Amino acid sequence: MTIRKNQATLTADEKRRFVDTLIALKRSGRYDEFVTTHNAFILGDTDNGERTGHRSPSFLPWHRRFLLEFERALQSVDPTVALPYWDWTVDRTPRSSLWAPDFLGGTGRSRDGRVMDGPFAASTGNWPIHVRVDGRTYLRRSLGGAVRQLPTRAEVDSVLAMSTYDMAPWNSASDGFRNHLEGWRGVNLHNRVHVWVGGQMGTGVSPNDPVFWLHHAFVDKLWADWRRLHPGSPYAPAAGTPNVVDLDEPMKPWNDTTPAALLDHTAHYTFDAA
Ligand SMILES: [Cu+2]
Repeated sequence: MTIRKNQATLTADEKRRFVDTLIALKRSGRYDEFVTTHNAFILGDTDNGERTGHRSPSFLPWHRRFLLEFERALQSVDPTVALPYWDWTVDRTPRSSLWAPDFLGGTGRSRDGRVMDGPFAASTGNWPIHVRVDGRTYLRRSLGGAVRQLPTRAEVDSVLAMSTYDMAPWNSASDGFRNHLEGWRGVNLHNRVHVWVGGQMGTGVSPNDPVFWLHHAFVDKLWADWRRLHPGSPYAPAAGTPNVVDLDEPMKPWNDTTPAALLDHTAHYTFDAA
């Protein structure tokens, strides 16, 4: 059984295996297929048209399935690897062990944002940025550069307290848990973390930075935490909503799963802590 652990608790050996597996997927070309898929949905999801991966109720089940596919790809290389999660309410500075050279490496240099240390620095030759929105082929970050503060635990708790999953118009203007967690409205949780990291993480090709997976694994855990806090609150909408993935509708690009089938994560993995 896959157990997703807080990244801060990983052993040196677990970090090394995770990093090595990422680099193996990168070398095989499979990693970049995930970046391409994510960018296609970012570009295609619109507030008044079809929307599946983002700015819509299926933001959470879509990313759950996307992470599951990625985790299965990692496990095809090393079956002991699971996706760790980054609790950015606790590990909230560039001095966190997350950004150390033995794990993800640190922030970018001021001149061009280029990450200079760690396994994903361009100088290693192991992490070319192929799927990109401009000419730059090196991993970039500016930790805390564009927005000063990561969300606090109190801000997370204020969003977890929202008992309605999502609301019409089912987009970036919605009230409710999903849009507040996604961040288009209110205190801004998920979107703000992308901006705080900066570099590719602030763009549609955000999975170019391996921290994408740790960020989304924590967003996914917050959805699980919310479900436990509100056992009577259903996924919405239930049916008949144009351009939006209803509870029992198949979800692109897989077309073989629905939000309903993804509500219970425990069929696939558990977390190290409640
Ligand atoms: Cu995201």
